[in-house]
Amino acid sequence: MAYHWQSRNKKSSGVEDMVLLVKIQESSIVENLKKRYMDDYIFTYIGPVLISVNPFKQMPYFTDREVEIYQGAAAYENPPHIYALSDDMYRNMLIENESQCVIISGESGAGKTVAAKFIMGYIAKVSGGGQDVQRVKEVILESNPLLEAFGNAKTVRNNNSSRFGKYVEIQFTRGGEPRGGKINQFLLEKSRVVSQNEGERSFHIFYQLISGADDDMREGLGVANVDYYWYLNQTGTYTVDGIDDKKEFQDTLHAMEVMGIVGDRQGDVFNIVAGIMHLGNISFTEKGNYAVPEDDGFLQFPAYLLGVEPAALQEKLTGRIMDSKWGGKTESIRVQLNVEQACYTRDALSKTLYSRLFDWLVKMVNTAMKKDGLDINIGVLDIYGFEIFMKNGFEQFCINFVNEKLQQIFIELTLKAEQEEYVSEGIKWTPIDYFNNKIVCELVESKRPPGIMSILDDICFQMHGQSEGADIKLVEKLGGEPLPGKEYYVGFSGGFTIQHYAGKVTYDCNGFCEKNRDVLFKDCIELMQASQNQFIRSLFPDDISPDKKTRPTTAGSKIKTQANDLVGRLMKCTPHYIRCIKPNETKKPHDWEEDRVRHQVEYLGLKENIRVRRAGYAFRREFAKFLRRYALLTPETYPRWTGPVQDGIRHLMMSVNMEPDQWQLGKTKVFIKSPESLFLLEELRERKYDAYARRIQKAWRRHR
Ligand code: AOV
Ligand code: MG
Repeated sequence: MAYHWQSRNKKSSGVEDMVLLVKIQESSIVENLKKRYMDDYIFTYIGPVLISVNPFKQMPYFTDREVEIYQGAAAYENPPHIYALSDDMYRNMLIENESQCVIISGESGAGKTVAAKFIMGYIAKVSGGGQDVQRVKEVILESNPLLEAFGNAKTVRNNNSSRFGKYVEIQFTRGGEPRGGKINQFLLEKSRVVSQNEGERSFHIFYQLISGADDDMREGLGVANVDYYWYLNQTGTYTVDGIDDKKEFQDTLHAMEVMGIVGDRQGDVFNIVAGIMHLGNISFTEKGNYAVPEDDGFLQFPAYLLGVEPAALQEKLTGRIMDSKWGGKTESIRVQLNVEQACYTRDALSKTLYSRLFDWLVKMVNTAMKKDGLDINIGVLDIYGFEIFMKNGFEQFCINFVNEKLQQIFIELTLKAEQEEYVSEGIKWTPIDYFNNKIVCELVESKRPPGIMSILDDICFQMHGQSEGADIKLVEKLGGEPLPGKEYYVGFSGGFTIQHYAGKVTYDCNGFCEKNRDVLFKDCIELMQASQNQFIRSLFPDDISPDKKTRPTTAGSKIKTQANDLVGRLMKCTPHYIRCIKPNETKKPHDWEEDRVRHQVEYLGLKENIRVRRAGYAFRREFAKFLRRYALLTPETYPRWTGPVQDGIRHLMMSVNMEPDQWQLGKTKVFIKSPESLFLLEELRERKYDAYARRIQKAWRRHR
């Protein structure tokens, strides 16, 4: 099929804005998306919301030409595109002087990260600026390969799956030049460092280092074949379709340079990456009930890389100093660990090293693009998508909870707010029913009555760090509690099922308490604080003095706080939405799995979205602003209408013969039903204003 990408009223496929669908039912939505997808149109609108279906192939319409076409153009001039949405955000920010954000949602592998990159790329292209600005842009764009190397991995769902969430804010001057930025990072799935599910890999960086390191590096870091490392060989998956680890290693190195991570600092980073790989190879065996290294030789290399003595490493991995109270006196005694505990300690150290390294990288990116005193920004949210695996653990529980929160924002802002506005404006319309997932959020995060996370925290504290039996106790306790939203919860021995907005997920509670507590024992912190390596010491600024008695933060409460902070941040901006859809599980182009798409269309609430949009009104504007814009359509209103503003609008609508069912006056705003009616007004206005038409179109975008 040929592309007529340039202008409107050329060949198209299906309906571009599904507000205009003849029948609003799920099957018509799916049908329309399919038709467009098969004709290689991956973008479709529902009013201002952009639907994007993953094409699993490079589409030809992301060139400079498209950047040109979409700049300052009105939505109806061109086919739906992520550039149109990006442009809208950018202009909106400039014209209204308000921060904007785009919430990209969709399940794992649906195309969120790719979408986020298109947006950043577009904004970098259209915003001007001198050398300083170019530098900021480079940092923003290069943060992607850097953080993906360390934060993405192959999962069953996605070959390049984000295992962390990020909210990237690009900060602008009033003139629209990007001058700074900030990345907020959400809980990295660090358990992946020590184990992965069948068919999955650890973070890309490990494989990149192994296949890309030069001879010096190989020797210095003890880089062997990938299957030599226990942390990497458990699944037998080493390569990924479409990923060239060797080449990407070069990209990672380049990105590090852009962030100012060069020379020794770069060496420090890979020291840790390799150190972790080698740590994993320390295995233990039982000797009189206690763990001892199976082979002392395996202590040498990790100890060397981490800047500690092999004996010290062994001591800290196989024993723990416990404080015990005896008649008012505190005594420290060394407790020997069994094999299981020693492995746990080794893994905890590896995970902590990795996640602190990741935090440091994010900090470096932030330092590289830091700029104070800028108050308008465009925020791009790209998190890990909703996911269901054969076996779902604490990580999935957290990831799916964050997705549940995002769905909640969408509901609050598009479905609920829109309906509430009709009510407050006194506009006549029929309410639309929709499923509000607030109750499922409550089930997870409520404090009173306690939801799952609160109960999990309680169990973790009651057990005083003892992990045996804690998970079983958790399941028991959950079963006996009057959980909020209990109808979305089913418990069984060993776990529970939650009916999420996007489907039922069964969680295996094994490891929940341990992962929630997320402790690295004091001993290991001490060990790292005593490292010869200054960089490693700097990653462990922890205060471990014995009299510190604060209740430690759990992983669950951390993600809860982060998710709610994020909601607060997003609510301060003018929101835009991209709903990504994954058309198949095969990751192949033109493969359409009808049932999967239908399911997503259902849970994303697209039907309700269209209904609310349509039963309602496509366009709304405050009286005065509206009249000002269209004043020149009649001589009585131009240059100034002297009577009450509502009368002016009525006069205007009558003189252009606007159908009475096409518009209503609310209490403060004019509501216009269909986009066509608005186009009519715009065209009339344009005709009057021919000479300035181009400029006006640009400004028009803010009305959407
Ligand atoms: P995700 O971010 O939504 O999943 P990605 O953005 O990583 O998903 O997309 C998954 C893969 O699909 C990419 O690596 C590309 O191969 C392909 N893809 C997605 N969008 C496009 C596009 N517009 N054009 C071409 N290929 C595309 V996760 O991070 O797993 O939730 O945690
Ligand atoms: Mg992603």
